[in-house]
Amino acid sequence: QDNCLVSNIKVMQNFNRHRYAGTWYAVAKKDPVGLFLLDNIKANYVISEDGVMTATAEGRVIILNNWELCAEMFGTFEDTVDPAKFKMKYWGAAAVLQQGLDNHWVIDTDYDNYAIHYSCREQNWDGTCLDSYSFIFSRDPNGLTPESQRIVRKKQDELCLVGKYRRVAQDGFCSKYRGQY
Ligand code: AZE
Repeated sequence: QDNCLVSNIKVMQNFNRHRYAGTWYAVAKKDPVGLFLLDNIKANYVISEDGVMTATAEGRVIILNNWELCAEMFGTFEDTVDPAKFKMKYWGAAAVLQQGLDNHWVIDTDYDNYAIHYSCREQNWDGTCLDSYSFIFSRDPNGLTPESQRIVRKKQDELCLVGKYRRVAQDGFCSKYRGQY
């Protein structure tokens, strides 16, 4: 990427929320500033009959310095003029979890294997991103195919985030927690 302006970031063309719906596992992520989901991150997107998108997400977090739990999160999406760009209002099932309003952009997806999510929370004076987070999602918790990995790598470059991602473990930590609270 030659300029890294947020306004120049290309998102998914003709984004189809119905095909995007269902379960996605995070296989890699780029963290924002502050508290964030650590690993075992799974998102489930639902489209209602009237086309409104909502989602639930879970992931391991450590809050209050050393309290480890699986965060159960909810998100509602507000449409914008671009079908791949949403505003996401999110909150936790428990009040100790985080809440906020973030951008939620779908950068690229083939709907069946991989998806690249991106959110810029704050921009610099020059229009580049100061604080962003991004998820690489896979339909398969065990990871992406080599072909999907190639596409993801190219998109990470376009997002100016090459080398900023970490692998996200999916070791079942949150499934053993289910229904405990
Ligand atoms: C996302 C998938 C769609 C639904 C939601 C998502 C984001 C969730 C967070 C959660 C942060 C929680 C923290 C808890 C202590 C994009 C994964 C809601 C950003 C930090």
